[in-house]
Amino acid sequence: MMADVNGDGLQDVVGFAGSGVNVSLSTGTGFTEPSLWAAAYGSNANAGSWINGQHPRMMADVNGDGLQGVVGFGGGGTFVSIAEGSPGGLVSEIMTGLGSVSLNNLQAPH
Ligand SMILES: [Ca+2]
Repeated sequence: MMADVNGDGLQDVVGFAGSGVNVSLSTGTGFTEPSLWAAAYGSNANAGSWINGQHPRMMADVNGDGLQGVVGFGGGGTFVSIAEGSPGGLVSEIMTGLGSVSLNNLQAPH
C-alpha cells in the first residue's frame, strides 16, 4: 500500500511481507530499495504469523504527527506502531480499548 512513513509529503510503498513491514521511500522520481522497517505484522512465525484475509493491517497517522504508522487487527487485539521516519522506526505502542494487548505480545496476533 501507499503511505507517507517519513513525513516528507511523498507517498512511500509499504509492503507486508513474510519478514515484516518493508518500505521503499519515494524520492519524487522513483523509490529506494525496500528495507525492513519492522520485524512484525509479517506472515513468518518470527514476525507474528499474521495471515492475509484474517488480520487486517493498514497505515494510519494515529497521533497526528504527519507520519503514517501501522495499525493491525490481530486475534489478540489492536496493534499500533508509530512511525519515527527512518528504517527500524516503527515503534510499537500499546493501544487502549478495542482489545488492549501487551507490548510483549506485539508479534503474536492470535
Ligand atoms: Ca515519504
